Amino acid sequence: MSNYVRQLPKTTREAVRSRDHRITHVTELATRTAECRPYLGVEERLRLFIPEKHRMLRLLWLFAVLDAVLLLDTGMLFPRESSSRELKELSGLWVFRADKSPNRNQGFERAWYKSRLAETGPVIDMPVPASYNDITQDSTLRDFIGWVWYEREVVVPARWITDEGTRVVLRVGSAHYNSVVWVNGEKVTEHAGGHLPFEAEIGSLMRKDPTRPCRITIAVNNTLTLETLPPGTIQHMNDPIKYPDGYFVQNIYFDFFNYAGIHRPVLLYTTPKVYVDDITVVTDFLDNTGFVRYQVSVKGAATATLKVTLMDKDGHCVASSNEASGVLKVVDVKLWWPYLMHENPGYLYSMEVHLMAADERSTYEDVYALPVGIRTVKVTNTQFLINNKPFYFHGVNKHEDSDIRGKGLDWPLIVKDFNLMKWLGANSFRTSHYPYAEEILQMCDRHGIVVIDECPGVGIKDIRSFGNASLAHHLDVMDELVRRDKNHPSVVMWSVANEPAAEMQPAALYFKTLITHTKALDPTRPVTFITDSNYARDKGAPYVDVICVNSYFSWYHDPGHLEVIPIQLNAQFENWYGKYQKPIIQSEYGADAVPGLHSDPPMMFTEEYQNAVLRSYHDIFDQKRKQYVIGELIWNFADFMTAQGITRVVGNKKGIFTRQRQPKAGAFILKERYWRLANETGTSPTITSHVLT
Ligand code: GCB
Repeated sequence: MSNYVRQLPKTTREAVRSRDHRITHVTELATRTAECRPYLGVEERLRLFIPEKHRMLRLLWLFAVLDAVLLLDTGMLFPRESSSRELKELSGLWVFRADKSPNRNQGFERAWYKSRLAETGPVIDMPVPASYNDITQDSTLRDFIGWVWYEREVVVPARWITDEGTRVVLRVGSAHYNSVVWVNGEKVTEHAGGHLPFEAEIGSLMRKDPTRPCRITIAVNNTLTLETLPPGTIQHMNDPIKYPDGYFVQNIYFDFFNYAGIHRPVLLYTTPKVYVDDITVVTDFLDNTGFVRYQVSVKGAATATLKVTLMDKDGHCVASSNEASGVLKVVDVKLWWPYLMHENPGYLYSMEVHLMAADERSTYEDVYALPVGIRTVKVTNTQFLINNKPFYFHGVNKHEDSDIRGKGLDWPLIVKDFNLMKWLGANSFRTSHYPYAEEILQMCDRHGIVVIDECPGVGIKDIRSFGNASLAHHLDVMDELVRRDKNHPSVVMWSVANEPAAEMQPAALYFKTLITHTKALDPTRPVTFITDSNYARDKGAPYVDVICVNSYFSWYHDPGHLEVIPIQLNAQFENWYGKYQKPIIQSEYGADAVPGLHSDPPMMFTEEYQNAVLRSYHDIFDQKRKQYVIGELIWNFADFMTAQGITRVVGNKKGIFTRQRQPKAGAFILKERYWRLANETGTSPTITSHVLT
């Protein structure tokens, strides 16, 4: 691979990041990137695929793809225990203090990280992972904007400290939004953005004073600006007649509560000094032979010996290699299939990477096992193909959201939601409107639930959020997202945004650059963003592979007038397809229903009205899915919390389940439909079970 190709997206990003650059410069770079793109477009790829006998071309494509995927410098493998890696979860109670000083900056001014937090002022117990907002009875903490401080003292096994050949890594699964991390008063890392992990090697620091317990301090700030993702603004209210001194509010342009805190597990894990830093796999198959093209990246030594073994579910070795990169051939391959598309969905192999290295002092051995699903994804003008078979998305949009814990990772909730999705006959969901926990994607891999993986590009409404600084951050977030999720077979498409102001003039360049960059990072998956713009004026749509459109006919438009749905929905589909000849997903539709509220004839906010909206949309979906509509995702799986406002009755009530996961009438309509669709569009002859195994 030439250096030029390797550096292309970075060049784009660096240029964009420099605030001196004008948009025109970005245009130039976007065009250049597009011309020299190191990946193949969907059409080109399809052309390569059609003559099945061209095995050589297929392998060449696999190589080209992997080169492109390897643009990122460091890995972010999910922390797993193995014979060479230990793990210590720090979930549980942490010490917590919100910085309620007028400028929210006292913690930094007085260096709260230098001593125990309890010595700086009053502290409370705070569970991790969880949002802090709904944990107490204090509305000022629920609605708090600014820095909050978390602290935990940890004792680690002595060997972690004494063995200089061991790396100790501190990893935060996610914290919303900006984070700074100290260990024993020394800053070890910082990170911008919720929903994605970050980590730091802290072994050397701990070794400075081996007798001390390790004090971890994490400051987290939920303030959103025009350049964060999602964007927001802070508004200072200076009218002394109306507001108290120093009063300010956070404005947001998205429809979910801006929950904050440490949302996913914090943990310490070890690796040897020489270790497997990253693994990338790209899969394909021909007839009954599977191909797993892989690349292992090693850190800590110039040379290492590797053994890569692919094991099937029964623990049998099906292919192996001693190279850092190559193609593993799997005879009689068991493909990864979506739920309800095959009697054995979610088949995963395990790719075990065994590393050995030595220096003058010691030998090192590292073992990492990556689950691998072998499948392909392609898009035509009218279809979404998984393993060359048409796939119809009958699924949901979700939120990471529940009572008390807010956006905190919660296993009972995760398993309950998967049970409900399977009960419903849902085969897919979109991670509206931010990346979900890796633990959730692992469940999707295992159960065959197909995922549209969305970044937190929600609420890009202000023209200033199309500027270079915003775009640079958006590119970084896509880097981090693709790096984290690239190996999940369940992830079949990237969504770079939800409902941006795509009719604004700068949207064209913005989305061209962003989508080109994402395709360069991962040429194996289609890329989209979710639109609610007018089909004729949407400036980002030309760059997507699949049109994903949200509409709320008879709700936000023509409220109460159910009779407009057929005509307006039909026109929506015809217009979009007529202009772009790309397959379409109805990525949101629905209506609020307050559980237990009834009226016949239906009125808005009743369960009957929600039912009527669903049924009316379904009639048109049934006509169009025979042509080019490739999916329908209900808004929303469950009720969820939002900011307070005159259109929200303690949150958004468009769930077909309540926030406590009890079904409304609409859930039964959807269940009946999804199982029927599964039997019509799936390939499995008997689909009866919804038990989570
Ligand atoms: C939308 C948004 C989603 C909202 C939903 C609604 O278009 O994408 O975030 O929650 O509508 O209910 O208004």
